[in-house]
Amino acid sequence: STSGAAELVAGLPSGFRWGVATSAYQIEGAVTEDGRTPSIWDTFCRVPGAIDNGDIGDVACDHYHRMPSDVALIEDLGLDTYRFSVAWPRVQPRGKGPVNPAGLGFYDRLVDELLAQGIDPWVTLYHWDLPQELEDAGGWPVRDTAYRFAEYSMLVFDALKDRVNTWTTLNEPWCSAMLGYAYGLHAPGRREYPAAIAAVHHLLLGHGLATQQMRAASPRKLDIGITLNVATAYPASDAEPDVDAARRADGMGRRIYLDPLVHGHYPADVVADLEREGAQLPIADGDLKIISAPIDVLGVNYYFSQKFTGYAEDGSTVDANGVPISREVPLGRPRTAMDWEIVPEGFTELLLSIARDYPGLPMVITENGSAFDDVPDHNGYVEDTDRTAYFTSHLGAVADAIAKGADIRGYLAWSLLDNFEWAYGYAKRFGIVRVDYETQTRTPKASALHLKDLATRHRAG
Ligand code: PNW
Repeated sequence: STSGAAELVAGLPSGFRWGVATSAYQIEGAVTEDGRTPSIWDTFCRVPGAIDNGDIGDVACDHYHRMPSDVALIEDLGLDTYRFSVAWPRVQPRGKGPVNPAGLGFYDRLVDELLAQGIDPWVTLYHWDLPQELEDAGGWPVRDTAYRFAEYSMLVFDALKDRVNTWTTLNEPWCSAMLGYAYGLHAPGRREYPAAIAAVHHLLLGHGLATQQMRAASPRKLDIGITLNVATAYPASDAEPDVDAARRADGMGRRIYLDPLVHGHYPADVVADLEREGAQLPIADGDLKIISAPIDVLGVNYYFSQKFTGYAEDGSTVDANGVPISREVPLGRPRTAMDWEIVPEGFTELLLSIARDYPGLPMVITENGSAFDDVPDHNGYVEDTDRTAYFTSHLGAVADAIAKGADIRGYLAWSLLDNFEWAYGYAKRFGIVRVDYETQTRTPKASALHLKDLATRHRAG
């Protein structure tokens, strides 16, 4: 409602950013153009059964060829910030060695186009598309990959630092490490738990090395940070095994990243849990100093929260190996098309928990959004009241956290466009703009117009 919208924007600080996010592999297509080499996602998409419907990112939203009109779309929607990622295999095709000017040129033109439209470019250096050659050399479980990442980051940084003020090293290292190396659901599709834990550390090390080097080479005060996917982990009851299961979930999802980044050490309880599972963080002397290099902003990606129990179906509290049970149980909420439960107050609690545990660290919401089974009319327009309600309730949750003291500087919706939703392919649609994949026609959905209204009202004060 109009009064609801007025009340909502009144709860957000002046200068609050409104924007949208995307990532390279999910929208660009053009996978063999201008010297780009395969990433681990090009390879993984060709593994039979890895991706729903056998979908692949070869064309995606054809953004590589439609960039100027996609930027115009952001401007039309009245949004001031665009978060995109740079494809490492375009910029440095072998994962090491010299820059590929043709690949870098795309991002150079994108930044200029955004600035010409009055949109602030936010660069994410790594949104999961590792050059295949580096995976062949061992990937993120191998220490050298952290150094390769820092070297690649500086190629991008030196080219764009004159025009880009906001830099994110990694998007969601939990997904890279756990979905990629432990659960095999994302590229490179490995199921090796100790290797995944090594990947956690080397991702953080790569972040720290890149942060230090970018800081040292900054021409002026820039915002440098990292983006994490985080959630509130609720215990199923007050019983000790349930409380402990929630503690472990929070440890592996939130504190294992934020404690070393902010406090300079891994959480002792998580290290002990890992040891019991036969895994260990391969920490070398000096690593934690590098990982805790100061950051200016934390990117928060939020989609859902979860409830955990420490009891197996049969009532036992440990598995055959003596490892404590941790099992997700439903909160009993409505779900999105991803089957993710809709828990806006878990978002408020999460933001307040970060403000409490890591005081002084400003946050931006770098992703929040939802997939639903969109039904377009004959013009391709989607009246997505479900997605609009999701945005409204979650923006309300952000306003609640701000009212209770959290320092949150902006909100970026995931995503500008329907796109390649990783293991789910094109079937799951997160866009505020519909994409017809036959014609590549873009049609803003009702939720896009709603966000435009909120951003416009807020800016008008
Ligand atoms: C994020 N999980 O991925 C990514 O940053 C986006 O690229 C993606 O499209 C978006 O969220 C929607 O999925 C996630 O299993 C993937 O918890 C999986 C999870 C969380 C985030």
